[in-house]
Amino acid sequence: MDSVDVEHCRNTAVKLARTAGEVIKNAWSKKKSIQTKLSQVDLVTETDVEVEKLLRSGFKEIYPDHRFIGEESSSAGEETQFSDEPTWIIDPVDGTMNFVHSFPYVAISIALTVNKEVVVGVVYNPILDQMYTAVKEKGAFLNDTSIHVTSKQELSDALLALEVGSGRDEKKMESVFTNLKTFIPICHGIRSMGSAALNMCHVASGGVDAYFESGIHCWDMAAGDIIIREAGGVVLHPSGGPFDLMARGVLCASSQKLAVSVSEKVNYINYERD
Ligand code: LIP
Repeated sequence: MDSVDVEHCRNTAVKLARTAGEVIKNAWSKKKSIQTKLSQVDLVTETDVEVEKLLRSGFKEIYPDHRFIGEESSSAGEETQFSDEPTWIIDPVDGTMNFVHSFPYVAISIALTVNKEVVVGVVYNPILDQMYTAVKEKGAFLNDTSIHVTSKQELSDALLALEVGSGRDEKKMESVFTNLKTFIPICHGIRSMGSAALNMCHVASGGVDAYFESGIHCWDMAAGDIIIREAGGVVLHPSGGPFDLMARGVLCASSQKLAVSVSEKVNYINYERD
């Protein structure tokens, strides 16, 4: 990590996220060209592809030696190669379903890993102009304001976020319904933003107290991981074990006690690793 200037990387990511945000805003009210991926509700638009290309070439120009993992390149068949080398992990439009419906919760999610640890995270919602950033050991911010998780410890007064996700198979549906049945009666309320990155940023900034989802990918949760940890929160695997970027699931919360309470009750699915 000695050779990586993390502040410079954060500034570059913020700049590129703003440029990418303009592409999303320009496409916002126009007719979108939509294709499906692994299911009828797993969508990709030409904007997802355009933004990923823009980010990829932008980072390549400035950091030619850095590696790259992107949602749309992976969907197009590129193998995920996660190594100790500096690696940009990117979701060009997190919340593609929201984008398609012009529901204003979409984000560009950008993370930099070094030695497999996330050291920079940037999540930008261009529609609401909300820029979440974090650099290792430097805190987490929403625009220029420092953010912190809540101090919630108890499930009984916690607001939880969860997602239905982009699969509709029986196992997934059963898991979602089981979780709704388990958590609705014992917490304050349930929310679903349609974007893993933004759910995580809302835990970091205190809007919700915990969030879990299984079936998502490293690009959905990499930036959120450091933003929550730098905001004082806890990021685990839904089993309650250590967070693993490639393990397709996340459970994050404002406190260790709350994270453990959720992990003891949550129903999650183990998906094939990224
Ligand atoms: C989405 C996630 C969301 C999840 C969806 C999907 P995308 O990412 O952020 O939390 O429930 O299944 O994976 O596909 O919009 O980048």
